[in-house]
Amino acid sequence: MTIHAGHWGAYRPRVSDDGRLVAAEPFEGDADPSPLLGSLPGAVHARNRVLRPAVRASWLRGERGRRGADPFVEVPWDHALDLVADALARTHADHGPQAVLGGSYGWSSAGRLHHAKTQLNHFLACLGGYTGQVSNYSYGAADRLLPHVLGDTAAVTGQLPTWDDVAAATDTLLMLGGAPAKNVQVESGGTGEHAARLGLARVLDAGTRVVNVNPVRTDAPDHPAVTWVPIRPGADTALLLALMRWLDAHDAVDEDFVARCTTGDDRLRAYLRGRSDGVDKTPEWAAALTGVPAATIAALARRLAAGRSLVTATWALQRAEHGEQPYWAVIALASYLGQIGLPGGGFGFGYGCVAGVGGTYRPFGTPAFHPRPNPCRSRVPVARLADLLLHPGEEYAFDGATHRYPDVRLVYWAGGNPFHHHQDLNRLARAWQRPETVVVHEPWWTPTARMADVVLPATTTLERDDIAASSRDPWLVAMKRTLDPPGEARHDRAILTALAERLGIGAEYTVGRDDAAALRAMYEQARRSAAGHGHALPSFDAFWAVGHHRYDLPAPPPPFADFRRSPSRARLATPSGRIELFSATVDGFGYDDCPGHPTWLPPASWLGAATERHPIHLLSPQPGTRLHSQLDMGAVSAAAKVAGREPCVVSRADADARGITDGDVLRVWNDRGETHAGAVVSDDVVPGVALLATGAWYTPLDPSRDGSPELHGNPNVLTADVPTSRLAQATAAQSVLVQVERVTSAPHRDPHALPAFVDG
Ligand SMILES: Nc1nc2c(c(=O)[nH]1)N[C@H]1C(S)=C(S)[C@@H](COP(=O)(O)OP(=O)(O)OC[C@H]3O[C@@H](n4cnc5c(=O)[nH]c(N)nc54)[C@H](O)[C@@H]3O)O[C@H]1N2
Ligand SMILES: Nc1nc2c(c(=O)[nH]1)N[C@H]1C(S)=C(S)[C@@H](COP(=O)(O)OP(=O)(O)OC[C@H]3O[C@@H](n4cnc5c(=O)[nH]c(N)nc54)[C@H](O)[C@@H]3O)O[C@H]1N2
Ligand SMILES: [Mo]
Repeated sequence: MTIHAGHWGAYRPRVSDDGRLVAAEPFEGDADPSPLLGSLPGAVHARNRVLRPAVRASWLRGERGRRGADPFVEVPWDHALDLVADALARTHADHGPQAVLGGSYGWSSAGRLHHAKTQLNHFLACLGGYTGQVSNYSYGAADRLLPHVLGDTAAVTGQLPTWDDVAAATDTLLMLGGAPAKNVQVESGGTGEHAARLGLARVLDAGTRVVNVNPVRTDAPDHPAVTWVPIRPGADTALLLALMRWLDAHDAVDEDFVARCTTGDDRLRAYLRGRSDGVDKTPEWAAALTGVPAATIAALARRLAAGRSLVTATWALQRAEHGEQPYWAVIALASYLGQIGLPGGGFGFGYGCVAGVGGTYRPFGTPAFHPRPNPCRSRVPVARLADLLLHPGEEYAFDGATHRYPDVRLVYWAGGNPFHHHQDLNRLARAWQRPETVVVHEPWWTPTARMADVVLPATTTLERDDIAASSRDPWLVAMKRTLDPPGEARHDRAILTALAERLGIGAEYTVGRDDAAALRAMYEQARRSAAGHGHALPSFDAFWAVGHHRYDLPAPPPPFADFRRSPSRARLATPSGRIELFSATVDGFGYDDCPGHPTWLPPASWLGAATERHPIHLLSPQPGTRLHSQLDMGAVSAAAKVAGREPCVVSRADADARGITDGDVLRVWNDRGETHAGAVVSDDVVPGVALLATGAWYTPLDPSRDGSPELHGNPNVLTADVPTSRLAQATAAQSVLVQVERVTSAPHRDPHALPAFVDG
């Protein structure tokens, strides 16, 4: 029986006699397979697959035209490849490698060889370089903050306290943002098993009390041991500071841990007590900001100090204005509780975000394709995409340094969907008109493909051989070619090989390996790495024949266990070697949007700043029915649409005040844009908060006009393109105020329609 895998898990593809995928049946090694498998047949055989190379008609004629509005001309592969090779060569010759934006952020597909973004980065590095992108949308604020506080990013990317340790040892699990079951369906690179939901269930069965601090009730299990603490979005830092202040006022701080393992508490303590700013951070102070009653805050602090406690936060908390602060405050609170390094104690980020968090991290043996390093030093934080296109040559601050945006003339994207992922899409749509050339590889006619000059049809994973692996999952899974590519679609690696040959870098790009040889080489490298850690992987042929391999890994020690025992021997990679509750480095940057210790900085957009015009805080969570924009054509996503649009959850109070009932069409708008969604009225969200998941395909009513209404419920026409701070320059997508109203009629259009084509 054949086997395959995606970011959503491993499965057994079932194929009809005429070569179509009819079902993706769960892999028998997965105890909790994702329902998203039900969307695969509809997605892989969707009408909107890109079948042939296509070129924007006006660009082909040498005219500017308008990206997103002009029709396309289908051309033969050779012609398309010549056009792209010429544009790359010309851009390099006239403007240098930094004029090519090739960071190409995005999840691409699972499978470690045919990872489109990585292959593109490798290709452009062989060509002489490109402007890259640094950090990510997922945890960009943490990515820059944590090295200053902890010495590295392992609290997000490495081993965290395991579900088993939590079940065995933890009395109170304080989860800021809960642990959404909808999110743990996926893991970047693919998972063999889904262990997170079951892990949390074991924790609850073992008697651990879970506190879900969240504007949304439903993102934690419905279980008697779970308490919902509703909170205003963006206010967690105030809550955390008040919890610390309560511990301080009640002699409940573990002063020994703080003295041995941290630095800078004098500065933090003076701030908590109001000595440095005149504001005592009491539970009463936080109650007014958070909406959490002071007595609830005090009781929570008492509970946390009374037993073994683990404090967690979802990544969403730091995708907000000043998103660095709640993370720093979580670390400070856990330091005050003094249980960092003990089983089931301390803190961790990302439970409930992706499948593998809470499992055993594997620091070796993951097959991966290693791209050649980018010889060009030009790189820009991912979330500054529109700024970079709009403001070439302008200076910006980033993590203590000053940089300048390069002058980008050619944008090359493979494996990402910026018209899904970026904020303020109307602004991006304007910025996107500026470069001379935009090249996109895509399996589907996504909004980003429609905004390109040259669209090259890419295969999906089911149409090629690959290996799925993630360092957070114990499985390696063979992804066996199951289907023939539709139309003239080619693998990204084949497209780039053809371009490399035209540009005289064929040998550098392929290193003389075809796909089969490259896959084998990748596996052999992982096998050597695993052997170095005492783990024997089967030969490639044996692995491929069986189709999967499960690593048997010993239970890991709690993170920071050595450090806790001996902070001077097991120093952290911070300047002090300890946890920095005050960072002289960060303080020295002089950023008022990210001072030297965890600080309450009121956001510009939150309920505390709501106006009559924009009274609702819009959260844009990850969609439970797809992966970002991927699989939106599938059955699972389609079944969840309301009135043919993305569902928007509004609180009962806000719905009643506006005469909104289930199934209404809603107009959600602010000064940046407008989108149409389907109403779902709920008792499980805080009044004043609405939810519109990401991933509905950006469908402007009139793509030839700036800021035309978006018809399908894409929240990114509303979000603000502002950074978390100058420290991280990360996305602040969760900080946005809107108005929501019912409309009686609204235009509709198929978001997955093909673009217009004309003859060449
Ligand atoms: N408002 C708001 N916006 C957000 C977020 C939020 O919370 N709120 N979250 C952000 C986060 S955390 C993330 S990670 C981003 C995600 O943003 P992206 O990663 O850009 O989103 P995807 O839809 O996964 O885009 C992947 C693209 O790759 C294409 N693709 C798949 N397989 C292949 C292949 O083999 N070859 C090629 N060439 N292409 C392929 C898919 O069709 C798809 O268009 O969104 C961010 N945007
Ligand atoms: N099915 C599915 N799963 C996914 C993805 C997907 O597209 N589909 N995307 C994946 C990716 S790329 C990423 S980065 C992760 C992201 O994972 P997360 O960042 O965890 O995702 P979200 O769904 O945005 O938010 C998680 C929870 O945080 C809560 N929250 C939001 N703002 C606040 C706040 O201010 N305070 C508090 N206390 N809680 C808040 C939300 O209500 C929600 O319950 O998800 C991954 N998992
Ligand atoms: Mo993400």
